[in-house]
Amino acid sequence: MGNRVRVLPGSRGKRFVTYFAGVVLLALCAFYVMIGGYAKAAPITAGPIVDAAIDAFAFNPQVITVTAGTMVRWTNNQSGIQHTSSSDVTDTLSTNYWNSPFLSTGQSFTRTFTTAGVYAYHCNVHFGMHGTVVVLSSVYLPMILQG
Ligand SMILES: [Cu+2]
Repeated sequence: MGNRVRVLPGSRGKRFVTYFAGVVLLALCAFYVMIGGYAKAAPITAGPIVDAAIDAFAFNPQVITVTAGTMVRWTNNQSGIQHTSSSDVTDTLSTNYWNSPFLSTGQSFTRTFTTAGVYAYHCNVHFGMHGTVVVLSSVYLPMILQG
């Protein structure tokens, strides 16, 4: 393109071409970010699964961040030791309450987090085991991606 359209430096023509190219580039970027943002956000509300491991008397990752609608699946990978995933909220009537059964080696427990918030939890067997699920509202994701 640069070889065919020869315009003197600083001429109105070149400035216009530069300006026009800039506008088109900006528009394309905005469009790409918009489409990309929504395309990435859409499947998250459809309920993906995010894995959290239990091993060596710890939740891994200890802080897991997901978007609303995500199902978190804890799997006990520790040989010969039972664990639970149990909310720090003890009120069984609370929507923030959960309590897995004792998970033997290889067993999993899943819970879907539909509401944004910070959910602390622990293992009912081992007092030192703590974890946190951070749930971000999926509504904000496209905004974050668009900057
Ligand atoms: Cu445990």
